[in-house]
Amino acid sequence: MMKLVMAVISSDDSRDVLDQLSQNGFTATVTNSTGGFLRIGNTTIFCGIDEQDLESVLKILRENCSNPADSASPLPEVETGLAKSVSVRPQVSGRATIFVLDVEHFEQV
Ligand code: 2BA
Repeated sequence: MMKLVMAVISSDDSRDVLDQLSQNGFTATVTNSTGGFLRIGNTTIFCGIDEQDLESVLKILRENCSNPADSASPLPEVETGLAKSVSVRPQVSGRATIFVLDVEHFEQV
């Protein structure tokens, strides 16, 4: 059975993920996307694969998607009229949000 892996990842990680997918012989489609909650840009990758390759693709995603909190530089403090407020970076729970779907039909004409 063919699978479609759809992964919403940080745009910062997309180059590494795509490099690794390509080097391992996987074809992928990438689109710019925007999270519906934070309205911040992210990247969505679509990758159609044989079921037997699923673990390999998941491994690439797990190993190449860094936690945004690890690499984020601190946001600048903002001076307001009353006090100095420290911006709080939103907590992002995951490094990649991955959906795996069964593909009923695949055809290239
Ligand atoms: P966003 O929708 O912008 O969500 C960014 C982060 O905000 C989420 O991180 C989560 O920590 C938080 N968040 C999202 N919705 C929330 C809510 N209703 N209340 C409180 N906090 C909320 P992640 O869960 O790691 O998701 C990262 C991105 O992955 C999301 O960006 C969205 O683009 C995508 N995503 C996550 N779950 C999804 C799903 N079930 N369906 C489609 N896309 C999903």
